[in-house]
Amino acid sequence: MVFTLLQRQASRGACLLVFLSALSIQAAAEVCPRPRAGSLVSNPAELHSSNGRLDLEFAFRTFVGADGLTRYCYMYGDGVQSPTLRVHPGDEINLTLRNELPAASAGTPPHTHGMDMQRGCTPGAMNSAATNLHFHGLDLPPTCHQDETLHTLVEPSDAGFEYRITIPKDQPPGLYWYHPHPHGYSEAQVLGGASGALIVEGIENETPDVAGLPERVVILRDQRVPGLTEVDEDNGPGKNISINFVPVTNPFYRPARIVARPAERQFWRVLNASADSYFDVQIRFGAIIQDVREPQTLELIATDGVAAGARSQPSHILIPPGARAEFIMTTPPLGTYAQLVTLSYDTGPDGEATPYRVIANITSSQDAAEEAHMPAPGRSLAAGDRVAALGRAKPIRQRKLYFSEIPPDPAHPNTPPQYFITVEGATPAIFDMNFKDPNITVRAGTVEDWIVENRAHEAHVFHIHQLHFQVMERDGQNVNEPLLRDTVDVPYWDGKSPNYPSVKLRMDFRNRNIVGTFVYHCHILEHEDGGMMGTIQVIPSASKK
Ligand SMILES: [Cu+2]
Repeated sequence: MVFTLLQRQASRGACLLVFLSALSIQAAAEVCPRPRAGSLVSNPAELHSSNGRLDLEFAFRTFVGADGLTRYCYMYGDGVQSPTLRVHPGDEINLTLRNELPAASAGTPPHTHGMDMQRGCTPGAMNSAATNLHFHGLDLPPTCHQDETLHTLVEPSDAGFEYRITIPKDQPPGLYWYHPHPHGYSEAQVLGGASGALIVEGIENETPDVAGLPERVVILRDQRVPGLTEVDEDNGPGKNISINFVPVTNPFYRPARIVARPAERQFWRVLNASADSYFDVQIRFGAIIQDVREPQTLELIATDGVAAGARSQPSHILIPPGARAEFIMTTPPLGTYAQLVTLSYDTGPDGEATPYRVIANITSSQDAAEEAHMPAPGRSLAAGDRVAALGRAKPIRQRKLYFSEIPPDPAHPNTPPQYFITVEGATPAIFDMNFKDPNITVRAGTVEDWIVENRAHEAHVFHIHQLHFQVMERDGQNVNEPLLRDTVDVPYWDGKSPNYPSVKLRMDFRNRNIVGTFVYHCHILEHEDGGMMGTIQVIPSASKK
């Protein structure tokens, strides 16, 4: 089988795609192909908008690998898997999603809704063959054919389903992503690898420090450990992980390979596209390969697509599932060993094991292939203005929400717990697709403060669609982070402390284009599928624009 590799030009022209080379691979008929452990990490293939448009078609496919695990992928053309979509503010994306999964076996009536436009916009029976797309982090209206996941279900068909979105002109430039969001089946599809990056260009205008730097797009994913049950994963190795699809797997955890020019500042754009796994990333140096343990300082540029309001220099960055971190790192000088690692993260007694692992060995070489470079800055924009503005905005009210779980019945220890996210005062209930009233109603144009508590013995991750928030407090202590996020970790409750772990979030509903009903949920997708999701309706502002 012959397929085409796409790669970005080092100098970014207006081109859409660049034909690089053709390779022949031996393993014919493998759908959603994956590199071997220990492979070289390269940037994902890319598709660029041109003249304000990006038109593309994805085939959504599945495959059961030799390890018995189910893969899912978005295939573009004959051989490009989950490319990074690169667009500018104001650009239109016209994405046709063709669901090529085998139709669900039993009990699924054919999906006929009359008008072709409405296909997929009214929910049919939920089943494992249905899918949809969520554009995580983008400020898009929650309407069908844009960024709507409650009612949009794309069934297997030849015709395909059209997503037509316009990147808002004021969308912060940075790293976003796309992934499926069919309630009940999101975890399986994302574990299988269905995800990709979406970059809104122009971050060098807000943070000129990144202009001209070599750029690396890093997508971290997770997958089940073959042969292990969920319970065994929780108590043992957790999930396997991968970097740009290069697997790092139990029990040997052979690291992937990154080769870079020596002592070079690089701009890394890291997406945690895991279904369930936390990454606490760190870069370490060492004089000998057996002792690579000296943490390096990272310059944090942006979280969840938004440039930071103030620069920080952490030695590691926690990236919960769904979140992104963009930072400047320095590659090792010649003769120094270096590793990209993930530190262990304590998800609590009921959480999944998240051990320390080396993700990749980083080797310096004068002969390393040169990465594509970030462009020079254009018009200069002050980074952080939008962070400061939200911090100063006056919240019109405060709400409290909390994560909680009902553990499995001891008589049936292998049944999953029940997962809830509840507005204080309401009765905990798992998410119901046929809900009548939203859990929360807010008015566009306003700002609210939400306290999100974790009353469970495992860590959870709060995410809301269509907007960002600012973390004002953790555990009642002012942090006033100079960052915006769309996804935030909420640590577990130890069962003893008088107060539950909490975050206080300044929720930004000022965008008057974001009206309608959408969701907030735990971004550990096992929990979201299990019911840890609620609905919010944003009603139009009383005043005219
Ligand atoms: Cu959770």
